[in-house]
Amino acid sequence: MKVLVTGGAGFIGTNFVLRTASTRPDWQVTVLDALTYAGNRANLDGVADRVAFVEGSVADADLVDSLVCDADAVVHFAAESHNDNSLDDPWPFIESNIIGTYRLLEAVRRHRVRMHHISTDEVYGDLELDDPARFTESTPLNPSSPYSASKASADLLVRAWIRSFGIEATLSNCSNNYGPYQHVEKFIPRQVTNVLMGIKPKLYGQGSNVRDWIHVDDHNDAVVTILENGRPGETYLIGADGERDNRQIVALLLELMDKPPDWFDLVTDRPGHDLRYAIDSSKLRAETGWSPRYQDIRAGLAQTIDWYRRNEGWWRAAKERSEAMYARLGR
Ligand code: NAD
Ligand code: TDX
Repeated sequence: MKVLVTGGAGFIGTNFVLRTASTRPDWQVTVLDALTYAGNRANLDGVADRVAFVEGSVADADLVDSLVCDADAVVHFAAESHNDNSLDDPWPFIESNIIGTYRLLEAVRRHRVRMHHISTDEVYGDLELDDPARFTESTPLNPSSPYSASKASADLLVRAWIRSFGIEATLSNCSNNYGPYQHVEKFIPRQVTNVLMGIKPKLYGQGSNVRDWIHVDDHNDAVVTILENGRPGETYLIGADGERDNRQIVALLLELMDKPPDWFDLVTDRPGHDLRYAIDSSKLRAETGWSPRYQDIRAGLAQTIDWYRRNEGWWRAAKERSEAMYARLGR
C-alpha cells in the first residue's frame, strides 16, 4: 500500500512513520511536511532509505494533487497544533488546518483515495471539573480557541465530503498525547526540559485543568487500526482513560526527577483555558478490539523523561525560541 503521511516530521507523525516502518514493512510511505518550526526532517533519518520525503504545504493544491494521485491512502496529521500560538496569531491555523484539509479533500475526491483525518478532542469544547460526563462521537462540536475552531472546521469539511461526495474517509479525535519527539512548547516536554535545565515547572492558573493523557504509540496504533478496520464515513474517539489535573502531572514529574513536590511556579493563565477534556473510547474498542498498551502513566512518563535526558541536542535550540515566546506572553 502506498501511504501519504502529511505532517510526518512533527511529533505524532514522526512516531507514526517510525513505528509503521517496523509494524507495516510492506507500506511505501511518502511524507509531505512543510517543516514549520514544529517539523524536523532529521527525526526520520533512521528510515530515510525507506521513506520518501517531500517538503511542501498541504495548502499547495498542485503539489497535493500530484502526491495524492500516486497514493492508495492518505493519513492526515499536518496542522498547526499549539493553542497558545493560535491565540497569538490565528492565520497559520486557518491556512494549514482548514485550507490544507480542503486541498487534500479535493484531491482525494478527484483520485478516489482512502483518507484518514486526525483530529482532537478539543473540538468538543470543555467539561466541568465535577461533571461525570465524557466526550462521545455524538457530543456537539463547541470549540474554544482558534486552534480548536480550525480543527472543528476541518472535521466538518471531512464529514461534508463524505456525505456529499462519497469519499472513503474516516476521522479520529484523540486526547492529549505524550511521548518522545514532542515539541518543547507543549506542557509535558516544557516541564521536563525546564527541570533538566534547573528551572521550575510553570503551571497555568491554579494547575487544576484536567487533560486525558495517552501515549503517542497507543494513539498511532489506533490510527492504523481505524485505517485498516474502521468503517468508512465513521468518526472514532481515541483515549486511554488517563485523566489527570496538571498539578498531578507536575507532581509525578517532580517525583520522577528527584525534586521537592512544591518546586513549581503558578503563572498567568491561558485566556479561555478549557477546564477539562475526557474521552469515552468505547466505540473504537468495541468495533475494532483496540485497547491502549500504556496503562501506567508513571512508566510512560519515566520513559519520556529518559528520552529528553538523552536527546538534549534535539530540543535545545527549540527550547530557547519557545521560552522567548512564553516570556513575551507572560507565561
Ligand atoms: P506538531 O505541531 O508536533 O506537528 C505538526 C507537523 O505538521 C509539523 O511537522 C509541521 O511542520 C507540519 N505542518 C504544519 N503545517 C503544515 C502544512 N501547511 N503543510 C504540511 N505540513 C505542515 O503536531 P502534533 O502534536 O504531532 O499533531 C499532529 C496532529 O494530531 C494534528 O492534526 C493535531 O491537531 C492532532 N492531535 C494532536 C494531539 C496532541 O496531543 N499533540 C492530540 C490530538 C490530535
Ligand atoms: O507551560 C504550560 N503550563 C500549563 O499549565 C503549558 C505549555 C501548558 N499548561 C497547561 C495547559 C493545558 O491545561 O497544560 C495543559 C496541556 O497544555 P498543552 O500541552 O498546550 O496542550 P492542550 O492545550 O491541552 O492541547 C493539546 O492537546 C490537544 C495539544 O497541544 C493539541 O495539539 C491537541 O489537539
